Amino acid sequence: MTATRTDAGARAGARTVHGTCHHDCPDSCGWLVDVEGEGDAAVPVRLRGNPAHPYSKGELCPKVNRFLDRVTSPERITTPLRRVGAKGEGRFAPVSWADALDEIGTRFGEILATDGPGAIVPFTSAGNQGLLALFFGERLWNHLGVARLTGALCGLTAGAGLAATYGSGRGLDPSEMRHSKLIILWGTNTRLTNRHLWPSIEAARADGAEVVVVDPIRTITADAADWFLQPLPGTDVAMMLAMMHVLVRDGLIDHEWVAAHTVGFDELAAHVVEWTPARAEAVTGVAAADIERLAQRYGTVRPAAIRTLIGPEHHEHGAMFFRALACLPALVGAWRDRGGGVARSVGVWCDEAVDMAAIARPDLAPAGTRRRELPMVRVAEWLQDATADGGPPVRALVVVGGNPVVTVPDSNGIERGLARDDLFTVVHEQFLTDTARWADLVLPATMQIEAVDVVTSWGHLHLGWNEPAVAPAGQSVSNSELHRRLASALGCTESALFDDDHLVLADAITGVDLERLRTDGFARSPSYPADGRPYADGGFATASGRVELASDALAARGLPRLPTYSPARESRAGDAALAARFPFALLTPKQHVRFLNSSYSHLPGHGPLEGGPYVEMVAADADRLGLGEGALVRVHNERAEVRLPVRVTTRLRPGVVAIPWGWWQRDHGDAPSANALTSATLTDWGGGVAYSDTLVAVEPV
Ligand SMILES: Nc1nc2c(c(=O)[nH]1)N[C@H]1C(S)=C(S)[C@@H](COP(=O)(O)OP(=O)(O)OC[C@H]3O[C@@H](n4cnc5c(=O)[nH]c(N)nc54)[C@H](O)[C@@H]3O)O[C@H]1N2
Ligand SMILES: Nc1nc2c(c(=O)[nH]1)N[C@H]1C(S)=C(S)[C@@H](COP(=O)(O)OP(=O)(O)OC[C@H]3O[C@@H](n4cnc5c(=O)[nH]c(N)nc54)[C@H](O)[C@@H]3O)O[C@H]1N2
Ligand code: SF4
Ligand SMILES: [Mo]
Repeated sequence: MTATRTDAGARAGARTVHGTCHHDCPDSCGWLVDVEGEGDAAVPVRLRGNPAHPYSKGELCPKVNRFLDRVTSPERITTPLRRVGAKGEGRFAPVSWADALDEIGTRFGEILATDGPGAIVPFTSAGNQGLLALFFGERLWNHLGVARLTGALCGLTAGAGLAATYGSGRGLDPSEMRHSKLIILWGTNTRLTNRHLWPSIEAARADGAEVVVVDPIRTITADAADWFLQPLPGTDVAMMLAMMHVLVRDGLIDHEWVAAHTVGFDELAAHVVEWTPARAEAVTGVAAADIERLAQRYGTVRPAAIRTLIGPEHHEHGAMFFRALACLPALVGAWRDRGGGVARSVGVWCDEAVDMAAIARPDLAPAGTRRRELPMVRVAEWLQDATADGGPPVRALVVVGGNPVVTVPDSNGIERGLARDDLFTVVHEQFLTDTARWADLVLPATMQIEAVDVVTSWGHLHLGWNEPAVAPAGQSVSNSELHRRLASALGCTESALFDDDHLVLADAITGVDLERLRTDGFARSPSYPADGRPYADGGFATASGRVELASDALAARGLPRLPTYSPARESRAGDAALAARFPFALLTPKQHVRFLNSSYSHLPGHGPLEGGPYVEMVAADADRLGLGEGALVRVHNERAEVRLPVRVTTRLRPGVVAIPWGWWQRDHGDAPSANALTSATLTDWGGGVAYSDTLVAVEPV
């Protein structure tokens, strides 16, 4: 069996190898790489979408259409590099792998002897969300018992919010919205961030579905919707409570379903009496009449789907957003219908085909030890030794697949931490990112077309095989090979740390036929119910087995029992004194079609075509400040100051400004990234971070 074939669409003389996009993107597209030459001489000549892929159907995106430019970029790192200048200066000299590994062995040995394993922190982010890329390294870290990051930049808060109501993150497969008649895209920018879902939405619409977008920004998705509602950031729960108010008041509750599958309805009904649409209008800025209409539509149109993804979790009450949202379909019995319910990540369904423990091997941890836990989103704090846990100062940091200087709040604090002379920083990367620039050692990472892996999707139900099409460039190694080399540098003898990639995948892929996955390039996880209705007959994973409209479990943790609106502390409603000094709410959205988080802005076919960083505000705000298009401003708060040109927009509400995000500091005169400004407040539960509860002032320079 082979994942290589001749393909009708291939270039003459080329063979075709199929793979799967590794980016942290819900679409996990299937691709085909046309290759000329054999073995080490093989070169990729073209990369295109795989027309046979059931979800992406042959299309990629403006980022990955140019993936081969990324692979062959002259800026790519292809040998290990050792720092020769001061920390952060970005001056490096090539070294051999042997020397780099020797140095790591010595430094880690010293740190383990003097400060213990808790002083070593691996920071693995989702730059490559392949199973081996993300989880194989955990074997080594478990074996050594080093510190472990808790929480996440993305996803855990949303999942934890849904789980508070349903018991797990299981929800509607978004492709099933093909069958819906009402589709509410609530805080997700589908056409930008999840573009291969859009055809299902268009197909439903051609059959009469109405598409509603709820977002504080009039995004390109809002532009394409039938109806757009624009709440102030972080206020949606008030709108949901008012919808519940209308549903109860107007007799639109599915009492039979509620009685059979929920707990706490009477309590919730009493709780929402005071949440009139007028009250919600005062909080959200959305007209009461619009909230009435949305509730009426939601209570009467069948099937009704709500699609949401990540954006709204980046608030102090981010988990509460998802917990409250999950109550809506239960009230109207939307789960009865094919195409009804809430669709968020389907990662849980996909992952049911995989034995994660077979990859990460938690059993390799030394008996009786507990790994030190540090919050992922608080890098700046623990790198600067402001840890509250009484553990040792962090002495070694290993960054794999992430660029925290650009992607995590308090960029300036992270850089102060990375500047510490007594910190040993190793970064495994493809490019000299703003983070890699601070490293003591940079180790070269492969690209997806150079290493085997399996990618599980969080936007559809297909696992994707990734066959290497060409040999690793230069001396680059995959994430799994990196950890095998680290294990050997550290003198480890546990054989599982050296397992071969194919062996690991064979052990871990339990729910689909591995050979079929490999030959076809994709396989559907079988766990999703065949009739498309995951909760038609209840079966929730909560303690009560029902939808918890009222939650004892949350109350026991000191969290609100019922869906509850509270303003963020850093918001105009939450802190009037702070808002008097910093009157604008700042959003830092994904907005550039050629970017994937911070992964493309530095490349010639991407960043320059998006212009450059700017801050958007509406004309009324710009006029009041005497600012014209292009005027240079200081955007600042207590954390930082960023200088940017103004772009006058009609996409925002007055009082809200936006800095589309993803740019590197290096490319903009070392101007701090947008995340120098953003709030590092933890989310209510789930361990995420409130990027989008940030107040700033804007002034002409
Ligand atoms: N082109 C492109 N695609 C991507 C990415 C990328 O960088 N570029 N990143 C990938 C990643 S890592 C992820 S997690 C996904 C994210 O996918 P999405 O969740 O769809 O995208 P976001 O832009 O994070 O957030 C969606 C929307 O939430 C809105 N939002 C913010 N606060 C609130 C709020 O309080 N209420 C409401 N109703 N809406 C709010 C934002 O304005 C934004 O338009 O996209 C993935 N796809
Ligand atoms: N202000 C603001 N901040 C945000 C967000 C926002 O909307 N606004 N979104 C947040 C979200 S949702 C997310 S998911 C995070 C993303 O934050 P990060 O996970 O840090 O994502 P990237 O910036 O894309 O960095 C991924 C890095 O991995 C590298 N890489 C790619 N493939 C491989 C590989 O196979 N091996 C190795 N070793 N490296 C590889 C890439 O070159 C890239 O530099 O950002 C978050 N930060
Ligand atoms: S980044 Fe997303 S949309 Fe683009 S090819 Fe990869 S999975 Fe598909
Ligand atoms: Mo993300």
